[in-house]
Amino acid sequence: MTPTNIRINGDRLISRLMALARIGDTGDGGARRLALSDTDKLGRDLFVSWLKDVGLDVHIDKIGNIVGILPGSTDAAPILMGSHIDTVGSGGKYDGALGVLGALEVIETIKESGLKLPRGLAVIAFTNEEGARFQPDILGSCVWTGDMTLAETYPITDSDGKCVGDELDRIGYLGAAEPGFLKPRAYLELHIEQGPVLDQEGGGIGAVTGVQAISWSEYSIVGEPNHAGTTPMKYRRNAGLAAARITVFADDLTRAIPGTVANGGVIAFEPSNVNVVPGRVVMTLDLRNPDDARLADAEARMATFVAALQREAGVTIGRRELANFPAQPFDPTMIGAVERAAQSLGYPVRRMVSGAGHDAQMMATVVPTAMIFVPSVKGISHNPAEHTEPADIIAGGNVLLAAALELAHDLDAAAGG
Ligand code: HGY
Ligand code: MN
Ligand code: MN
Repeated sequence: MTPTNIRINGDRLISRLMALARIGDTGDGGARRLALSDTDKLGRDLFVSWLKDVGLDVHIDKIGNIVGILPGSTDAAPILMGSHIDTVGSGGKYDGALGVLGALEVIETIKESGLKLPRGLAVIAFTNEEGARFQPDILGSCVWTGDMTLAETYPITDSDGKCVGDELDRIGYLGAAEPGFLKPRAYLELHIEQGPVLDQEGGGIGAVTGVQAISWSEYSIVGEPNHAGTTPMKYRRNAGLAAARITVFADDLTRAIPGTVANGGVIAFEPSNVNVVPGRVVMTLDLRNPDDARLADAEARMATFVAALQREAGVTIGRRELANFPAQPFDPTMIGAVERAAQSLGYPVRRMVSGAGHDAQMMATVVPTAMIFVPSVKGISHNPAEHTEPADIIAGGNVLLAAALELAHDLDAAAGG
């Protein structure tokens, strides 16, 4: 029977979250630890030092994923928990960090309790979950699960032409372990919701049923730089106007196709001068929908629009796919374990789909997986103002602990044995 009186050390978890947030501190409450940057290295170093303090077996794999393992009393497949510690450019304190440090806290709590579990427990910090510097996102879990190869990922470059392989080596995290070397029974990820639902509908725990489909594109639009005063409108080949029309069309799609969300997160003009018609624009487009067919419909409509826009605007538009992941449901028994864990602790719990992408969406392709959400105040995330109340952080950590305990005692589980 799973002991129900064990609880995490909430103060320790929160103080580690704050310590990690001080790395890459942006001075406005947020943090900037872009994947494989110097601040990401410092965050990694701090996390590895905590893994060693707790006495775990530490492994770095060939894509820089960091794994800490607490062996179990049998050789049954372990329970893996984790997330990421890289951030977007103007990130908050909790996105990803809560899942990694929550997992470490669960493992340390179990170790301190002296409880010997039949299954081991492991924590993983995946490389480049955000995709802010190197695309696609969830790169470390794509390699871990075999969805991408090292040969595909090492050459990926950032906007300065620096590549993944060189940057991994530069920061000292080009590890020796094979990605996916650990074959877990299950994967659990604790994460902030990053949206307003829990915060505005009574709080509590989210038992995440899956992740919506995601499509990231980069458009390179080439027109003709020209004088903004002398060039008659009908002679202009305005790459900037074409970019604006793509952005507006994407926004129209969110009303035309239910469930669609769209974002133009990057737009770079060349030249970028008040009195020059932009000759070249590089922009990104993030389209998402919980339904694969609807996302495909949005992508198809955008492709038709872009083809017509080239002719109308007299520009050429090249498209590069940056990321494309189908909607990913989570394992029903795992979702049930999250619900049971929350209910055993007296927390309200509700099922919900994740609007954000997560490493869990890749892990779900190879092992029974589920996520635990805790509220984001005002639904804000990818923003220095990102905040989750301490009580909710601790609640999430205890739900992760209770779910991990149930799974670690479940030796009859078919998956993983
Ligand atoms: O973009 C996302 O949904 C995630 O935060 N990487
Ligand atoms: Mn995240
Ligand atoms: Mn994120």
